[in-house]
Amino acid sequence: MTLVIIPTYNERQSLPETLRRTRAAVPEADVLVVDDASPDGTGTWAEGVAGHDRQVHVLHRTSKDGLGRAYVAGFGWGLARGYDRLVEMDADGSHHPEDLPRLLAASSADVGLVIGSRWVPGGATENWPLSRQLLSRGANLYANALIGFGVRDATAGFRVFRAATLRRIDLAGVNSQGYCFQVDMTRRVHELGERIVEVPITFTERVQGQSKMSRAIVAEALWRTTAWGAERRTRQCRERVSQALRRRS
Ligand SMILES: Nc1nc2c(ncn2[C@@H]2O[C@H](COP(=O)(O)OP(=O)(O)OP(=O)(O)O)[C@@H](O)[C@H]2O)c(=O)[nH]1
Ligand SMILES: [Mg+2]
Repeated sequence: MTLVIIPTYNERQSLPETLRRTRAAVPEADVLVVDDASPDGTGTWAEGVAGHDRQVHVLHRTSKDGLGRAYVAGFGWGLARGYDRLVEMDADGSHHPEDLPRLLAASSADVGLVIGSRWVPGGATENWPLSRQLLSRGANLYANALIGFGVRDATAGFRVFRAATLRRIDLAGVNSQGYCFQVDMTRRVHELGERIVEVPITFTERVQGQSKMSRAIVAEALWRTTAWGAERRTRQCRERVSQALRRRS
């Protein structure tokens, strides 16, 4: 059983088409919209759909509290109901629901995480400003240099998690709020020693609504990634020292 989780904040213009395409692309999957009390009525609209489509559900939160927390709430909802695959997908049309069957096919029993990747051969971006491409490339280079997980698109938000993998992660301890949440989850799956597979996708710039990207989100990603890198180095040093001590004794 698959659950497609779509976080929304003011996506009244984009969500209808995304939802329609998702239901058509993967009719067997359930959908959970996680809405943060969008002032534009996205949550109320989704509630109306849920009223006549039993495969669509809505999780309402009381205020805008960041992408990371919206997903953690969605994961909790899905895990409690026994879904075995949990999908992350944006509402704004940047991720094409038609790619879902390919992503789900790559999500075999030995794969903890499938990432729809812009930066592997065959992956691409469409109408995305150069500044955003550079930011994404730079963030990935930086994260790889510090964390060393060898993932080309660790900031991507189109992904499939195996429920068993999510259950091994301390979700309550995940407190990255913005887009570095994606890096955080990638790092946690990597630390578990589980396989991460990247599947090429084309990412299209949103055509409607407003981006929630902000300086604060970039700053959070920068300081958290630096801290994770430092933490990893410290752990590696400690391991080396204890190995050396063991060899001596
Ligand atoms: N529930 C919830 N959803 C959010 C929040 N912030 C962003 N989202 C949703 O997360 C998805 C990605 O956000 P976007 O604003 O498109 O951010 P992005 O795709 O990284 O940036 P752009 O490329 O500029 O669009 C969209 O579906 C948003 O509506 C939030 O605080 N709460
Ligand atoms: Mg977007």
